[in-house]
Amino acid sequence: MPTTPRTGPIVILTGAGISKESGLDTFRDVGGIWSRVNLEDVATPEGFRRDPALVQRFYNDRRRGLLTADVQPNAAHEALARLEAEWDDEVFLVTQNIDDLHERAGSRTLLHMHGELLKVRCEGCDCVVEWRADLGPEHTCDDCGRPGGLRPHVVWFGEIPLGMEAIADALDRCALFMSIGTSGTVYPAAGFVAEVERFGRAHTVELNMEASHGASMFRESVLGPATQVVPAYVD
Ligand code: BV8
Repeated sequence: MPTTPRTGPIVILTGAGISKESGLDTFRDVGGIWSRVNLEDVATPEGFRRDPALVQRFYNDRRRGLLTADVQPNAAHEALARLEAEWDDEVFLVTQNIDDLHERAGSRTLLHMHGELLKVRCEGCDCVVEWRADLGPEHTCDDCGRPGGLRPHVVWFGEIPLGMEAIADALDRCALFMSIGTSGTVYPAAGFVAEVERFGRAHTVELNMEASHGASMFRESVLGPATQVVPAYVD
């Protein structure tokens, strides 16, 4: 860890790369999710309106993948959970990921800005409930009774990410910004480093398999697999 003075929280942004070594696919690597399915069809509100069954199948497949026994948090998830435990409430973890591996590793101060794979949301009353295998698109909402209104609790392209105010506040106050396992393709997450650098007070570091699109904006870059570079950096 850099010896920068602790004048604010540590803000960590993670992307699909941190879960790759747990067996979950990334999006834009060779063979990634977007090489197998058209994101307009499954990760936009228009795609869901056009073919809800296709979208439900896409997310049900990913839930099955996440819930298989050999998909477990890895050393990178565990290192971030240790960091949070050691630095009290001074670590704010924002993930673009919709898996629950950070939670299962023990992270508590966690914000899923793109939603959560294991939750569904009613389009009628916006209530969010834990996903259950028997929940189909025709299911009636337990809260408002509307039939057929359940959708994945996931932020699609063109939709506003969750927690943006809390994220902006943390970015403005942070002493250290770490970006882990993200290609820096998707906004607004890809713009967080520029937001931090605009204030010029924090140290910024990218830990990734390869240089991301925003690599030049970071003061420090550590390349390698997350299970090696993240514990080495934070422990
Ligand atoms: C929004 C759904 C308005 C969930 C996803 C400028 C400003 C604002 C918006 C835009 C803008 N320009 C364009 C936009 C629109 C759009 C956008 O960014 N488009 C892109 C394609 C240009 N953004 C939006 O629509 C967002 N909404 O902007 O609303 C707004 C904004 C702010 C305030 C008010 C209003 C909504 C974006 C969310 C879309 N939903 N997915 C799901 O199905 O999962 S995006 C999708 O990409 C996933 O969520 C994913 O998390 C995210 C980012 O991908 P990464 O995590 O980075 O994964 P990727 O495969 O790309 O990269 C993996 C990296 O890991 C690689 O670098 C690789 O080298 C590395 N790696 C691999 N293995 C390892 C590793 N690293 C370490 N160790 C390893 N072992």
